[in-house]
Amino acid sequence: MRLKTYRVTTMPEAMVLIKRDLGDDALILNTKKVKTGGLFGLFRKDCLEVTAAVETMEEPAPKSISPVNTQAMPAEAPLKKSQENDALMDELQSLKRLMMHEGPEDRLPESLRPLRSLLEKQGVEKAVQTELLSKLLQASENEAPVQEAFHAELIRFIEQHQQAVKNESPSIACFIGPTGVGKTTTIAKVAAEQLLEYKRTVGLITADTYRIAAVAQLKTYGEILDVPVEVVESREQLAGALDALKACDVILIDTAGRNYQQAEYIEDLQKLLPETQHIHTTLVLSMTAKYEDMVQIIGNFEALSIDELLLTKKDETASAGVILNLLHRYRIPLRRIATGQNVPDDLVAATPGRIADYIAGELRHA
Ligand SMILES: Nc1nc2c(ncn2[C@@H]2O[C@H](COP(=O)(O)OP(=O)(O)OP(=O)(O)O)[C@@H](O)[C@H]2O)c(=O)[nH]1
Ligand SMILES: [Mg+2]
Repeated sequence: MRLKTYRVTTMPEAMVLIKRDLGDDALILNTKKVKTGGLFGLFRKDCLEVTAAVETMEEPAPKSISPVNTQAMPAEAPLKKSQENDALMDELQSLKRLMMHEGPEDRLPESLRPLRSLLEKQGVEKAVQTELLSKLLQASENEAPVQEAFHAELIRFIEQHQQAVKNESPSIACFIGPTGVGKTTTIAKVAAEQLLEYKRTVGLITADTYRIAAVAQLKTYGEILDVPVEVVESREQLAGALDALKACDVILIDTAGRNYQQAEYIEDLQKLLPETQHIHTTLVLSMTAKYEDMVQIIGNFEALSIDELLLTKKDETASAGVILNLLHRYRIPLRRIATGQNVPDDLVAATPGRIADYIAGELRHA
């Protein structure tokens, strides 16, 4: 038997390598989640460690050329497969089929097929689909209606993958992200929430001097909320502004939207943020963006510590699968989701129940 172990991000990725190295008859013996170290800040990446094996023909025992050797090395008895071994092989074969998504429609019970279609429609990755559906398969004895069991499984999955934000009320927080995702609007929402709900004093800083209207935009929110706004262009000026606002309970820093698919913009951010003081950093991404592009952006942030992800524009897309994909891939600390343009109302907590409803609400309430 030849054994090989792979570290991959998704199961399909492993299947390609296993097929290439061990051929079509390979069996998956073990799959476990492991964390890779060294990824930026709290965003530690989950990897899959997959061990696969393929049976090889036993080499015939070499013919002895000397009678002495024959006596010293008695011929090995042929390997006998016990019934136990056969049962184990059958089990491994079915596990392999499940993992490889071979003919899913044939094997998936009728009751689970609409769930697979729903997950597909929501843009949920294959590996996540398999994880969710295989749990439901195992629980097929369960009496609960399949929609309820699915909803419960979604909640369990989200709870398992959603990392808590380390500091829920940072005194200084910076918002970064691609162009037009809603950073400034979200800052206004958070500022209003801090002022009205938590009765904290708030100061705003904008480092977005890139767009002419950007300063005016934050200043307008500052006037409406009656909070001070500082404008900065450099790390030194930022230090000065933080000092000027030090009496505020909460300071929120806005930054210019940049194409963070290009790593050079991340260097600009590094040059702006203080070297010695950690500032709670929230990466803002729009749910209308492509998942692959989000992955590319998050990957580029390895060099900068990100404490939290905030997703916006939930109201502009019917598919929320990207949330499951991101949680599964990065165990990301996701605390809030923006659901519209209204300041301050359209900002909600990213609770497991709510996310599960985004994915499967239509099934339950049908
Ligand atoms: N539908 C919807 N629109 C939003 C949401 N959040 C922000 N917007 C809108 O998106 C547009 C851009 O918002 P901004 O807050 O200026 O975005 P930004 O990330 O600061 O943009 P730049 O600073 O230019 O990078 C505005 O029209 C907002 O009203 C949301 O959750 N849903
Ligand atoms: Mg802005």
